[in-house]
Amino acid sequence: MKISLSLFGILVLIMSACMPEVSKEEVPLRKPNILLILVDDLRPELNCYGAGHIISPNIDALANESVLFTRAYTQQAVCAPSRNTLMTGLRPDELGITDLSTHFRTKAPDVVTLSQYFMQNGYISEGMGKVYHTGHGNQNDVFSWSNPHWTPNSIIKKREPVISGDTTKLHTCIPLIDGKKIPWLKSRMPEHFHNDALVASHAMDRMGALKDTSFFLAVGLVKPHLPFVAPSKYWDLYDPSQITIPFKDKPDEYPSYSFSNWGELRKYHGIPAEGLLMDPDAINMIHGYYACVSFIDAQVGRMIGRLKELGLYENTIVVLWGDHGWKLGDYGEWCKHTNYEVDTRIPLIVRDPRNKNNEGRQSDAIVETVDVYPTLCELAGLEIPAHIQGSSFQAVLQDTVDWDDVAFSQYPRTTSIDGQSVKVMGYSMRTSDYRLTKWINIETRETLDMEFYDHSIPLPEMINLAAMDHYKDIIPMLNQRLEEEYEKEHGKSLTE
Ligand SMILES: [Ca+2]
Repeated sequence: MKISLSLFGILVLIMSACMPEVSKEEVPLRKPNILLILVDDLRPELNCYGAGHIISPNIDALANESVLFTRAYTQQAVCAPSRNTLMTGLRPDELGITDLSTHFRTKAPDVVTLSQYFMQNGYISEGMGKVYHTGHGNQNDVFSWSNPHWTPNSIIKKREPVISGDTTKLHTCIPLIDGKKIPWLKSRMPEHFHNDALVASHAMDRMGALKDTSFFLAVGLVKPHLPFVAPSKYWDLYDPSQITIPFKDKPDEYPSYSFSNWGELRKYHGIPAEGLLMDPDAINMIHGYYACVSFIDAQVGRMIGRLKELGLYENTIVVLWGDHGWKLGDYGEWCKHTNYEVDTRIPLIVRDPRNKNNEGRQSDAIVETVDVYPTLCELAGLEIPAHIQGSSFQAVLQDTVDWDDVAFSQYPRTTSIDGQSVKVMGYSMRTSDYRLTKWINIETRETLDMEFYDHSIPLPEMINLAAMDHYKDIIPMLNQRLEEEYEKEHGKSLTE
């Protein structure tokens, strides 16, 4: 027995001496996983964005290991068009959809979505929570996912209804008073009963189930979208006496239709049909929004924690993306739905674990939601599909590079001219120094109004400088660039 063991040992030694040595570098790495976290109505008001009053330790920790984009913009400051752009790589005018209810496949039946493209390239793609906009007659997209899209709705429906006085549906995140939604609530429902906690838990389960594959997980969190219902412990993080209400003034010389009437909020219980919010209500709104942000932050922390526990963090690209900004009392206004900086600017944080040079770097490169699709393709080593309108910002992630790009946003409105209802579209271009917004009659393509804001001065979007002599040279140049860029992207003239 002893002799045969030593003979076996010698044989093993000879065999291993004959085998080529495999260095660690030559072992093929599995394709990086993608964790795309979509946060609904999250404006870039986080500690890592310089908002020291916001408690966001988990997103801050992620940002410390990522590239944080200080000037990222949405294509249209509302849920469905913004998400359509992220997932299809097409701008709203190219898809021909600027509303909430039209499914993108009615306009682009065969478009290969971001998650679908990764699926075609060997990934398991799963979506959970709010990825596409559903509701208002819109549906999910079955072609985007390897397995059916998941929501916590069926779990919530099984709960016993909770009613207190005239308040109903207290077992959900959308409680009602007299049948109307409550705009904010310090919720006594356990944290793990809240939609986003359920979505994060599902994401964590799926990370474990998919850990031996390459996965693309799109996790959509619905807070801080209205109603601002968050567990009470997150409300307790903030002292309402320290909350200040922003200036209520509007820009000088703004077009009468450039703001919305924040109809989204006005449908809620206790909100006036016209006019400003009372200051105590404004404070509650801001307090509730902050509580929801900290609640979301905790869910992000749970998901990142699970990636680490599973040993997947160093092989997973994490993107945290907000669909658009939000007016939290800015200009005396609420909600999104405009072309202003406060609504078009989004949080965007990208962590590529292989890119150690840029940990904690902030980039002021101007990037857009439409750029995320091609960037993720490049990071995963996939060819960028031909239909994509955006540009990969992989170079910005790698290093500080010269980056001369602009961001486009748009928003439709209806106005009245000579008693006639007229549909207009505002096209807004953000350069590193300026914002130019051109309002066009959708039918005649005639320019009705221009807004011009200089971002090198304090409170830049408080004075429309379009008629100011000082800018008489720069504005026509920017207008020309706006029209040229539009034509290049869409293959048609903006004004004809
Ligand atoms: Ca949204």
